Amino acid sequence: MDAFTPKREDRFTFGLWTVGWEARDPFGDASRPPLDPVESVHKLAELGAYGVTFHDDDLLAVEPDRERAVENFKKALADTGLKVPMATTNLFTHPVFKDGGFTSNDRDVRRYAIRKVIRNVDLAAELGATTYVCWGGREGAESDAAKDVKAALSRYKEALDILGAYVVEKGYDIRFAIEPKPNEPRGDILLPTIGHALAFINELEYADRVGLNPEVGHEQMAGLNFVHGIAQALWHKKLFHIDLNGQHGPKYDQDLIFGHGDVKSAFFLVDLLENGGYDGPRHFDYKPLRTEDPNDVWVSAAANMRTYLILKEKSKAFRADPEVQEALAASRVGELAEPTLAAGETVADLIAEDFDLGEAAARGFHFSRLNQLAIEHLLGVRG
Ligand code: GLT
Ligand code: MN
Ligand code: MN
Repeated sequence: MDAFTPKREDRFTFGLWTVGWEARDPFGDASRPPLDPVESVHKLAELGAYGVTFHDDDLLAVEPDRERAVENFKKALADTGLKVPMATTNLFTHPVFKDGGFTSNDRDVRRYAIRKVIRNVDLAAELGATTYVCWGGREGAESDAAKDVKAALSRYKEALDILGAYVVEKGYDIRFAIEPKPNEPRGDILLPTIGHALAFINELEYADRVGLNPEVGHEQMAGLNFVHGIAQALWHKKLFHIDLNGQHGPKYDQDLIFGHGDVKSAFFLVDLLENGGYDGPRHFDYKPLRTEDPNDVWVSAAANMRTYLILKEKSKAFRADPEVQEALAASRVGELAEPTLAAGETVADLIAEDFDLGEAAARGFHFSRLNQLAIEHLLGVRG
C-alpha cells in the first residue's frame, strides 16, 4: 500500500474484454486461455477497481448459456460490490457484421443489429449502467464504390434515433456514447474522429442523450492531439465517458497500458480530466500484451490505475509549484479566459483602438520554459 494504491472512490473501471483478451491477433492464435468474467470481477475488485463494463458477448466467455452467464455475473457483482457504469454491444466479431451493423448494406443485418443492442440495453439498465457505448468498428468500407456514405449516415442516425426513442419509452436513465475510430478493422470507419462524431450528434433526434466515448489511441492513430479533442468534447458538454490507454502515434491500434504510449500527453490528459469538469468513471480499454501470462494480466491491470494516480499527483505538484504559476502568468495563459471585448465595449471602440504593432509582435510568450517545467515534473526532478 502506498499513495498510488487505487481506491473505489478513484472510480477506475475496466472492460471485461480487456483483461479477458485471449491475445488472438491477425497473425497468431490465442496466447492465453479464456477468462471467466466471475474471476475478472473478483480480481479487479481486489486490485481496487470501482467497476466493470461489458459487451453482451463478453459474458459468454466460459458459460454459453446466456441466462446462467448473467446470473453468475450478477452474483460476482453482489459479492464484490463492483458497479457496472457502462455496457456496450458486440457488433463486430460475428461474420454477419462483416459489412457493419447499423450501416450494413444488408437491411436484414441492420435490423438484427438494432435488436441485439436493445436486448443488451435492457440488461444494462437492469444492472444500473447509465452509459451505453456504440463503437462502430465495422461501420465503414475498404472501397469508396462499396458504400454510399450519405445513406450510411442516414441509417446510423436512424439506429440511434430508434435507440433513443426506446430508452425514453422505457424510462431508462441511459445516455449513448459514440466511440470514434479512424480505421481498423475496416479500411475507413464512419465517424472517424471526435470532431466528426460531434457534428453527427447535432443531427440526431435525441441529441441530448448522445455524447462521446473517445479513446486515447484512436485519435492518436490519426495523428490528432487527444488532449485537445477531450477539451473540445468537454466544451460541448459531450464527454459522457472515456477509454484510457496508450498508443505510439499513427500505426495499428495498440491498446497499450495507460501512459505506456505518449506519456506527456497522458500527463496533460489527467491534468485536464481532474480539473476540467469530467466526473465520469476513469475507464481503461487496453489489451494486456500478447507476451503476457495469466498472472501478468493482473500486473498490467494494476499498472493502468497506478500510472493514472501517479500522473494525478504530478499534475497537482505542477499546479502548486510557484515557479510554474509564475511561468503560466509570464506566458499569459490565464489571459485567454478574458473576453476579447470588455463589458460594454463596442466594435467601434475596437476599431478605434490605438495599437503598437511592432511592440506587440516583439513580445515573447516564453512557452519553452513552461513546457520544460512540465517535463521536469514528469521526470521527477521537481515537486
Ligand atoms: C473493441 C474496441 C474498443 C471499444 C470496445 C467497445 S470493443 O475492443 O477496440 O475500442 O471500446 O465496443
Ligand atoms: Mn475503446
Ligand atoms: Mn483501441
